Amino acid sequence: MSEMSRRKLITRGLAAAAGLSGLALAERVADRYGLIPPDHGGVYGPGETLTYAVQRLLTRHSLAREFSRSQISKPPFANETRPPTDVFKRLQADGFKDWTLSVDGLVAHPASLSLDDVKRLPIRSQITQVACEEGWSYVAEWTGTPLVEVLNAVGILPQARYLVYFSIQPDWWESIDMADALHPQTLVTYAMNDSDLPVAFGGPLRLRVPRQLGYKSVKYITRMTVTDSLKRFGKGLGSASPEGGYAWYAGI
Ligand SMILES: Nc1nc2c(c(=O)[nH]1)N[C@H]1C(S)=C(S)[C@@H](COP(=O)(O)O)O[C@H]1N2
Ligand SMILES: [Mo]
Repeated sequence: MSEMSRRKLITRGLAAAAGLSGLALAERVADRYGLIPPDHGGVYGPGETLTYAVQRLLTRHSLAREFSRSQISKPPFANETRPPTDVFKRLQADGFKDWTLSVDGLVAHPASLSLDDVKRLPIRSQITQVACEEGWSYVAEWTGTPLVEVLNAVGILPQARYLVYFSIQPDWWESIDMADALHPQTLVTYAMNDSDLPVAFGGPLRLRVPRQLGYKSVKYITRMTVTDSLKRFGKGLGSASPEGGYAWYAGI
């Protein structure tokens, strides 16, 4: 189907939803084109669906704002408050040499990457903003490898629809769709403002998703899995956030 007729179809479906008629039709159309977020159920469901669908149609290829060096926040403010786990402290004591990031699921070659493996992939730096849903933000330079480089290395299968990623902190896990996973600004980061990524900011390894709110940028990532469905993870809402009342899709 051509891009124009696809757009027309979805717009029509969404217009019907906004007019509070034909909601079921709108959802059917949106689902067919991958425009339904996993946490769409319940009272806020239609709203979340509209936000996600409209964002995906209008900003699919857009870039998060990048800043100049003079705009880097001094000092940046880290939101992390809980102490890391004992397992984490043991890894830290060894300079994170045994830290691994496993990548599995719908990939041709599941892999377990060390920090050095990640650092051998193409490097990208960008100066972007971390914006917390609670209202504060800061600007920093992030350095790492585009997530797409990691995914190319393991080879994603055609059924891939989402990437789920997990922290060493068991209650922190998120997912993004392939549009964000393959986006050039989505980085697996290990450095910030010209030094190793500090633990408070998610070191040794943090996924930066600058097109979404801070909580999608999970610290201390240890595993990523590629999937065609989010139903099997947690309560099936896509990530820990909607389980705690926050939207799965947090585009900014
Ligand atoms: N593992 C883990 N990742 C996390 C968090 C956390 O507590 N643990 N907090 C999230 C939230 S709510 C925000 S706003 C940002 C804060 O990032 P910062 O500490 O760099 O400001 O990290 C996100 N990633
Ligand atoms: Mo946050």
